[in-house]
Amino acid sequence: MKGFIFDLDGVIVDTARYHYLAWKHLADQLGIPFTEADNERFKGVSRRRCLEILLEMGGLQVPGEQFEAWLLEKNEDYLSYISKMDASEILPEVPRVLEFLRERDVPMALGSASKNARPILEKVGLASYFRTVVDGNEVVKAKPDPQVFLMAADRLGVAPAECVVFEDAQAGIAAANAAGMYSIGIGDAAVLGEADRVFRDFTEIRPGFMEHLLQLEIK
Ligand code: G16
Ligand code: MG
Repeated sequence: MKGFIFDLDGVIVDTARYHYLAWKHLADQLGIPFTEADNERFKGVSRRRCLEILLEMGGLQVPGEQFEAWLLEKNEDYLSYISKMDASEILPEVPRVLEFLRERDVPMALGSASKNARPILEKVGLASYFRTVVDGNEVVKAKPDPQVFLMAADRLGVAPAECVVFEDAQAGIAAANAAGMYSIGIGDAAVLGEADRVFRDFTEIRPGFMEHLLQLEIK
């Protein structure tokens, strides 16, 4: 494996929690029941698509202007959470894995559905690790479409079959598999069963496994 691609929310930082709180806030206002289990469907999914799903859950149909206003409201709520972020919110042992790869000159990319990916990376001080960032401002086809990861591989100059993807979302694992990449699920194996390997978090990813990935010829 020659290129490593990381999702952002739920992999590098726990912003999945902030997305949940912001959607929950809106759902409460609209009288739509919304639980953390419902939020699984929102992970890795674009902001616009999340609101469509929420309104479908509540059986609501609204004019375009209202839809745009709620999108804005959710994002402002989310931005208020991320404005307070710092390096303490990097998930455990992520820096160790990034450092392991940097020491070996392995190119890394960020592949996120979020339009807020760059400011979050800057805030937590990890931007310099990534040769390229592909985010929700550029991607037209959302995960589970492989576009985000194929763009990242292309910019790294690495063939898709020689790329590893770290993902916390079902849609993201599906996207990585559709791209022909080696998929590593971070989270619950019951949710991420389609991944090539699943780890609860980066503390379970030992240097021996990282060495193994680097030696793996092709998925
Ligand atoms: C993330 C989250 C999704 C979120 C999406 C868009 O994707 O997992 O829940 O809806 O970004 O975020 P924003 O509203 O900031 O543009 P990823 O791919 O980083 O996990
Ligand atoms: Mg994610």
